[in-house]
Amino acid sequence: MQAVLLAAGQGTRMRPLTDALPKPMVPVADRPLVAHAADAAVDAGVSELIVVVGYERDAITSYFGESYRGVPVTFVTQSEQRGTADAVRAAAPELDGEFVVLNGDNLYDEGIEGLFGDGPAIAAIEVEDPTSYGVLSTAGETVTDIVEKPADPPSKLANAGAYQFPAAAIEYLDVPKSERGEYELTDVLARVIDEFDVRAVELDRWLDVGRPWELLEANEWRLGELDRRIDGSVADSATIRGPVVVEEGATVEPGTVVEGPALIRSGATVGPNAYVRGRTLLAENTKVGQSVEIKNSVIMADSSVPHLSYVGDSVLGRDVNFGAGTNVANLRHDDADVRVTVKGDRVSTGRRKFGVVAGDRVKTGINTSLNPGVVLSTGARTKPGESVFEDR
Ligand code: TTP
Repeated sequence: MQAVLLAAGQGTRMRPLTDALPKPMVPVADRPLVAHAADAAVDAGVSELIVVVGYERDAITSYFGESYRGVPVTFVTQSEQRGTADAVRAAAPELDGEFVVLNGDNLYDEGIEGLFGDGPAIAAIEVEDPTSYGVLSTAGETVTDIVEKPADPPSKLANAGAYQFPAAAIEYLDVPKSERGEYELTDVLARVIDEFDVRAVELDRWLDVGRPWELLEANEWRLGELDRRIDGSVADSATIRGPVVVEEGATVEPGTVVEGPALIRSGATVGPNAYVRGRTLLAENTKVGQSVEIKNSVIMADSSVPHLSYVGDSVLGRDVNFGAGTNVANLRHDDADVRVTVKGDRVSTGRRKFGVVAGDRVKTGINTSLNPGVVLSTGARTKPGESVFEDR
């Protein structure tokens, strides 16, 4: 069976992190986000990966190359992001039978294997409030209907962005534009549900990674699955507790404490006397220096937090530098959930603790205070001693 990975999107809700990096390539533990979906397909034994690319396609094509874990990879380009059905339509010339479609920005648990079984299927997840999802109606394990974002949901089973289509569906991809002006796979699914027996494959855990704090959640999940492995250089006086991976070529200097789950990638340096608390990814060539505390954060490649800083519940892009004494506040004193501006709207992260998002090449002056939910755009600067309350 062939698998189509949808990876052409612009990732607008993830800006500024996606200003230059396509969302499928943001790091989730030891791989880019899209590799997690690709791995699910490869583990299930697919014969070919067809990756639909568009926005910043080269980063994705060079990551996969001609084959991925022994499975041939074909790239198709969707020149404009006109919707998920349009994306699969771009892949249609390559399809030659039943096929699976996976969102390149979703994480699935191992239950996804069931999707690759006999006959058409939709992955589903039970959610508390289904009103913002595609919602499935079922009779036993058979899907009988799907409705987008219903005010009065027929069930709590949401569409988890993974499908097995019959070969006939290749002919159904020419759907009309939806109300929001996109060509949507939901409309293709509706027809498949009408004409075929479609299985609901229920997952226990699933995550759609759209916004920066969902990138933190993705890392919390996948870092939590790592087994302890120390291949890098760790000073005798450093303490490594729990499931920590120190890759070959990474250095943990004297007096440092690292608590798992944490991943310290090749070329990273931590310490001396740093404190890395759980659920932290320090990507390639990052530097975390003297008396810096980092907790539950993603620090992307080539970034530095070199002296006397605290970074909690935050996402730092690539090549960021935090001046000495830069501190992130991650908790509001009124204890309300932290809010972040996404595409111009203030949105609750649903998290009591959330720090900041810093785009690539952000530089903060010494003693900068960053308040919860602040987003610093690509290349933004702060002055020494500034207290930053608003995005810039
Ligand atoms: P979305 O999450 O709807 O879009 P996006 O990833 O570009 O993010 P944003 O809304 O923040 O701009 O897309 C769901 C999946 O489908 C995702 O894996 C990207 C992919 N996709 C395409 O490949 N082509 C498209 O035209 C669209 C709309 C999405």
